[in-house]
Amino acid sequence: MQNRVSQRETRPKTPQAHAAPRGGRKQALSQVVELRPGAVAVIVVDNPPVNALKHAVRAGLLDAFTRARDDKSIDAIVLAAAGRTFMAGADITEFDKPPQAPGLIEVLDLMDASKKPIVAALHGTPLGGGLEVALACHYRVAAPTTRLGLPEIKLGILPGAGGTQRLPRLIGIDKALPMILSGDPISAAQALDNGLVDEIVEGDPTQGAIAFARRILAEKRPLRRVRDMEDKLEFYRANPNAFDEVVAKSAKRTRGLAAPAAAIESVRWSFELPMEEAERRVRAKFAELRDGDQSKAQRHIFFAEREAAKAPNMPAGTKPREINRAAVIGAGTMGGGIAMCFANAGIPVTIIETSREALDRGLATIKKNYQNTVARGGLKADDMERRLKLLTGVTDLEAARDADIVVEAVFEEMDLKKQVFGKLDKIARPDAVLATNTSYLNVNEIAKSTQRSPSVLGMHFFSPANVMRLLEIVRGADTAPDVLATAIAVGRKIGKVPAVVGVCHGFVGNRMLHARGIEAERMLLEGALPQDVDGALTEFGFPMGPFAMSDLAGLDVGWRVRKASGAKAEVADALVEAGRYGQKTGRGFYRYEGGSRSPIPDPDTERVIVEASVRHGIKRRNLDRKEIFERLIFPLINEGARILDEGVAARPGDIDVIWVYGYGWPVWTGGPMHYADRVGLPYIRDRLAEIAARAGNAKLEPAPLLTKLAQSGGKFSTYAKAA
Ligand code: T1G
Repeated sequence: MQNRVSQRETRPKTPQAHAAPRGGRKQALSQVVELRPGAVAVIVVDNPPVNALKHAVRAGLLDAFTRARDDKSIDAIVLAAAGRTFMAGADITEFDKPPQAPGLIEVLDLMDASKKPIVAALHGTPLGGGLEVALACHYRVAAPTTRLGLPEIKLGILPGAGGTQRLPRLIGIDKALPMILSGDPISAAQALDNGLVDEIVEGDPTQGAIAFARRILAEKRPLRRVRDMEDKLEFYRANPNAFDEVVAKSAKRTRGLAAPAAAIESVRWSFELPMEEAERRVRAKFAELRDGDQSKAQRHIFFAEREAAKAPNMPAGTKPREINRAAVIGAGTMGGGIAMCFANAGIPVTIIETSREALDRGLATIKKNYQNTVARGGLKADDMERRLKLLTGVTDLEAARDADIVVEAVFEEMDLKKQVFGKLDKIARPDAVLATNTSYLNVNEIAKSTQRSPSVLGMHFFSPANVMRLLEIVRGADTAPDVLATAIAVGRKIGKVPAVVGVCHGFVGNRMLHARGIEAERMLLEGALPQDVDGALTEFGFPMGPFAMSDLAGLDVGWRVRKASGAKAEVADALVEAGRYGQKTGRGFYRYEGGSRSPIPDPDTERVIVEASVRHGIKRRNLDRKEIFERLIFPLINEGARILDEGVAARPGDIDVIWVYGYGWPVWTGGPMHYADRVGLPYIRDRLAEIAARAGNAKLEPAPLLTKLAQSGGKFSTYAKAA
């Protein structure tokens, strides 16, 4: 039988009682029909790029399984997928449209009712609904590189097609719940170990599954219907408290999130209720989550993340350059972290410093970082060794000659950066990509210190560079398309979320952060305390507020910059001058005790703040949470509107991605621009006008784009579409 369930071909072909012809596409799909004594039909889903279970695929599957059931010449069925992966889940783009029958449940019910064994041939990333389909098969075989998971939680929903019921039955609640709550996939080896897959097959997984099917037919093995497996649940029926213990062990931070609680509840139903009843309730919960604001925001970020890596105005067919070797200039905190990113991705990297001492210090820090990860169990010792072998340290800039990409991470000083690029221009290969990790400076000016500005761009990493996912890729005025494409491809390869931005002071993220910082400081003078300001943001879902963040980064850094430029920050300057540099001195805006990173409100800081208010003749008053929150967030959104208007960010979603991945914006509110649309632009405009008037600060006036959209009933999201 040959069934291709695809978007091009929604009606599978008529079953045929002979082997597929050799050669061409048909052979590549391996649609083999076994003849008696064990006829094995193969159903192949083919819906590129990830075989999402869109309507046509579900309809095709229903049709294919019905015909396999009715065809007396077929004794067993293999379900496989063409292309790079077994089904990676439901089609997320369908969530905002009215549901179209058949639903996935209908397909799974039909599979459950099958009297012929169904074997899943897994490869790539069977995720979400894809894994749920595999769970409705009687057996599962997988290629060694397969990664299996239920990532729904990351989209603010829960597994809606039986995953919360079948996975606990197959592998036990203690193994299933952590997978459902983390959303992280497991390897084929782990899946074999916990019973999620029955066999790992080398070579073509479809062929492996056919061989497996023939074997179970020959052995007359019984059907293993996952929904009938009750033995792993009995323990929890007898000991319901044991479930709470598993929950306590598996639940991560779920503050403010609706999906984890719903997922826990759903898994509880697996042993408390008959499966039909549990499934009915799970479906209701699923629909509620899918239609809620949190999941909408998380889906927005899912697509915005993929969109942000696509630079506008890229000539069709632009190919990234090949990157086999990298160099990083500077072995400080940033340089070291960036070098680790390359080594982690298997790319050999040379770290270049001016002095042996600075180099050794940098290399020692890298080693220590890796050792800490090994000690925490996050990395195997031999993987650490492999990565360390990819890192070479030198004190001669000439070494940049071998690199396909050079990332400069020296001090944030224009003259120094220009000097480095001037030298690099003479050393680096003609086809090398030259990137600066500047976080504020003008990339065009840096590019002009070379004779090859088309090869220059910004790659702005966030600290700690080996951990933070965001990578702002700064496109200079002259940056060549293939240079940009290379930076994006490298970014993805080293596990970052690239967002392409234009040149301006501070680019997208830091420019908006600055807008937030100004009001944060002003509110201290007016009557708020650091814990009030930070509290307004942590309550919203940020991991920390601006003052805890300053303490972490070190107050002396900003102080030095302000001294050089003649700028002032009343409270922060006074704290630095009193020796309070932040966490590194145990005191900053907060106090820190016994090496802990938890901020403790400090009456000494309060005294410094009150004195500053007095100096400015400000009568302190009580600021409520709502005012604090709006004065922090609305100026930041306003700056985002300017950034959009100027074209520094191409789409509002790019800004959202930058804030979620670089600044801890809570993903379930979708980033600043998505959130602004939800709050309503007229309200934000009015509040900003009030804030600007009160502060006497024209910069806080509603930006022209915000005003225009508010007046016309528009939204940032629709503005992007019209542009
Ligand atoms: N639906 C629609 N489009 C999808 C999609 C999906 N599930 N997954 C990927 N795409 C698009 C993506 O937007 C991009 O489009 C292209 O495919 C390639 O993706 C019933 C409720 C599979 C690991 O959450 O994690 O099942 O930008 O660039 O790096 O309970 O995509 O090219 O136009 O990411 O190789 C659960 C989501 C759904 C998996 C591949 N499943 N996908 O990564 O490629 S909910 C997921 C991924 C569910 C059931 C429920 C990754 C990937 P474009 P890509 P990649």
